[in-house]
Amino acid sequence: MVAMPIVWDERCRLHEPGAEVFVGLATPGTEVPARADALLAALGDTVPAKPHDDEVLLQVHDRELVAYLESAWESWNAAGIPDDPGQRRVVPYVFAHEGIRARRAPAAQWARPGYFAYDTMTLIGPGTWEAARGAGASHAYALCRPPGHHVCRAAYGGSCYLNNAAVAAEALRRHAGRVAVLDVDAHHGNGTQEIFWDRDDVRVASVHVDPAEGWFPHFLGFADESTDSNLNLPLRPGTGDEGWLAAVREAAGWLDAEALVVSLGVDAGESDPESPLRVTASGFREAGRVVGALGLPTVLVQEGGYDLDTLGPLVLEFLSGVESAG
Ligand code: SP5
Ligand code: ZN
Repeated sequence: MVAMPIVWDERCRLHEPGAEVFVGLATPGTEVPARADALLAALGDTVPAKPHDDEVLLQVHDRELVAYLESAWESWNAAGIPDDPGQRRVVPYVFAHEGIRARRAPAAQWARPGYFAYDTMTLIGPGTWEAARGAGASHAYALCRPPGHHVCRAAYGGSCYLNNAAVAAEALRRHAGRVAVLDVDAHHGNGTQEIFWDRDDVRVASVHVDPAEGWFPHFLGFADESTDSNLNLPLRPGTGDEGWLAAVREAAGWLDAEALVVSLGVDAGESDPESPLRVTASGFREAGRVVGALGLPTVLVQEGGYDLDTLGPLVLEFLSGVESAG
């Protein structure tokens, strides 16, 4: 068990669209409510989340995206798409690709998701909005699902709906002049990068599997996207503790902030089915120590991690590492 508060909101269970569409097939979802149960079992007692104001949310997301997500299920369900209610979930079929220069959201329900979603994996069911909004908690460790770091200012995807880490960083900015986000999820935090791209008061560093090797988010996360306030450290598939920790140390040394948000995905773990990185339990503990040694006020926000047997224990290792350095 750890001493820091484990912040949790029951509504985070409600998001369960029941499938994701991958290469045209409806497949079982990977970002499932059982992930929350696995984390709760490993981490013990929780404290209730206090929702952030809409004002903070609207600093990081377009009003049009937030309004869409809030009513997407009700409108879709009322339109009866498809006829079979058992198969009903909000899924895009046509996308507002940059190349077609779309200028407005379409009115037709069946066309709307493709204006706001950038993939077919991130479906919306009856409880998605409540869960995504419930995940926007602050202080210490936030047991959030659905996760958030793939959500851009105006588009959702990557099993994520609202960018919880970006909301936390924006909220911390009210108390600290310079905030940093350290993203150790196995996938590049493309949403967080995009939201803070033009900001020098929020630095963003991401350690992740090289998108050039075929891994989500495919289009972003390359080393040459690095700027004075953005650092990408892509790693080769198969990278284990040594290479991963070297990157985490480099990122931690670069942050230069007064408060920190950690996008804590543990899908870099060696047994995770969604990434080829091979980080061990002791690697996660050591990374936690590196973060704790920074001595900054820190909010750790749950992102990915899909092996239900190791998800909870690996997060516990990381949080224990943070506290051991404190
Ligand atoms: C938060 C986070 O870790 N998002 C990662 C999303 C990447 N998912 C990529 C999924 C690729 C296909 N997986 C096949 C699963 C079939 N259901
Ligand atoms: Zn991930």
